[in-house]
Amino acid sequence: MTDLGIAFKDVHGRAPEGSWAAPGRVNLIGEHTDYNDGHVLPFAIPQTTRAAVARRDDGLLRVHSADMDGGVVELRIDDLAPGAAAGWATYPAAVLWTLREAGHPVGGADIHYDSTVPVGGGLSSSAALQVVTALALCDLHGVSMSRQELALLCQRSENVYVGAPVGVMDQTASACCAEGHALHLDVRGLEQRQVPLDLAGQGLTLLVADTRVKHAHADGAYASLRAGCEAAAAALGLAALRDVPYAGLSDALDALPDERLRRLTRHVVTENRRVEDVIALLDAGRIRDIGPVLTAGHLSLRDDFQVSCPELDLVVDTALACGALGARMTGGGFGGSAIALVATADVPAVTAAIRSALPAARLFPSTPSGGAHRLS
Ligand code: GAF
Repeated sequence: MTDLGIAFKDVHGRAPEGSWAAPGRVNLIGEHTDYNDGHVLPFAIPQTTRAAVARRDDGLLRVHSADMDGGVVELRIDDLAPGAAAGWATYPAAVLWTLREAGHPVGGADIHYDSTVPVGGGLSSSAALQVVTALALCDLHGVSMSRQELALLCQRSENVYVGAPVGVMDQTASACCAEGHALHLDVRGLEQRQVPLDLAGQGLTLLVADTRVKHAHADGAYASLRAGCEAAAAALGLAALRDVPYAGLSDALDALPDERLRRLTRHVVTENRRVEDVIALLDAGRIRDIGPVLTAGHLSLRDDFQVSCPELDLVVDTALACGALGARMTGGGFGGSAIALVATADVPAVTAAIRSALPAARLFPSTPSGGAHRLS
């Protein structure tokens, strides 16, 4: 039995039926575009959340995590309902409820999790938890669906049950990414393309700096930003800000009633364009040249979308001052992580400078890794 299986047995008193893993993600570019029907370009990181699972037939969901205090959380499936909070266990409960709501014949389970995805680091630890749970329950109960459907189901569990109006990027990245590639997802039609991203082959390193900061207003701010984007699209008579053509941006800005909606719109429209630019550069084998586009994305998130924070700006500015080719915050913002594209020879200098500027930061290089999978 694996170490995860042994831990499962210690907690649940029997052997698991199988084990699964789902990764966190870094978003290379395309921030706050997913809920505007736009483009995103995340890749899966090597850090994963693992789950060992065995089915139960008594209507109970019993979950335990090596990384959370509080022991086993036991929930009755019949009591699961949107809004019923159970701490971290709300996420697996939400996935189980959503699978059943969609008519899938999924019952109770004993689950033991562990995770190397930093919690609260803006690297989608909750999406990894959702996706590993959904994949395990589907596999064990013979439910078949595409990875994109699985990601949508996990998004729905977060929107409806947890109550967070997130887009579908994080769950799709965790479910669908492929090793050595970033994933271009066009959210409107849910078209996917795996875009080769061979950093090491070009002598490059993608450094992740988790600031270990999460500002308290992050969740409320996300909902308000999403509502602002929807209000801007409605004011323009469009289904989504995705429908503002880049060439028509200045007309669209003139037609908007206030400065906040103008800022939000400018970010979304230019960010969609940056995703296209980065993909074109990657397709042309010009990885180094994406650096300035990443940095432009950060400035747009800082000044127009206003979701950065002093710690993220400090990491970005420090990395750039030390020779990084580009740097930006990644994820929803208000804390979490920044990324820096660095010539591998410069990694020690950039790392030392960030450590000295922000000693609490956790720094690690990242490589595009595979999506969720069964381990045993
Ligand atoms: C968070 C959300 F979960 C994503 O859907 C996305 O909107 C992201 O913030 C910002 O790009 O990670």
